[in-house]
Amino acid sequence: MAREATLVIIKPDGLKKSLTGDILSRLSQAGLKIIAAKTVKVSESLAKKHYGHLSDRPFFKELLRYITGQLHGENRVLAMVYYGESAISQVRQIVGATNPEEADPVSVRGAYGRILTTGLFENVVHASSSAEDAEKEIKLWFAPSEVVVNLYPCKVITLEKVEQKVWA
Ligand code: DAT
Ligand code: MG
Repeated sequence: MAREATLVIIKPDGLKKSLTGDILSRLSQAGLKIIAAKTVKVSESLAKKHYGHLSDRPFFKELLRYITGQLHGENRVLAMVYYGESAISQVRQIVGATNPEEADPVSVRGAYGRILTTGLFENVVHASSSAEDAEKEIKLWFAPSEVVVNLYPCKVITLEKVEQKVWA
């Protein structure tokens, strides 16, 4: 298996419960490299693009409220790209199954996830589930300049009159 990249997001519940250190140390067991990382205020538009494939599911609205932080008063997630041998399956193994009740009890979701009374799985972390999803998700969350490995083909464009916030 070649080296591959996968998107990992510590969701608002993971941050609110101060689980970052524990999750990162569990992920470090996989021997992968972190090649991008940032905190993100998740907009409605980013949330809809990220979870677009689930738009017809009954829990979709609640899922958007979850990832945008409205369920936890925590409009912030930690987004990272992990890179290495079988990164996608290794990370999914550490993270555990989607349903926290079915997840291996020693996985992140098994240990810390829960099912809300609304039925939504509050499962602490996101991890890409295929190479195709990983590429789509990494391109959605990160610009090429934010990733220290050249993962996918890029092009150079010249922008005119772009407004950008800089330090005053
Ligand atoms: P995963 O995050 O394991 O890739 P997914 O992409 O199918 O799972 O779904 C995205 C999120 O939506 C998931 O992390 C939690 C929520 N979810 C998925 N299936 C659900 C279900 N049947 N009931 C409640 N929440 C669900
Ligand atoms: Mg998924």
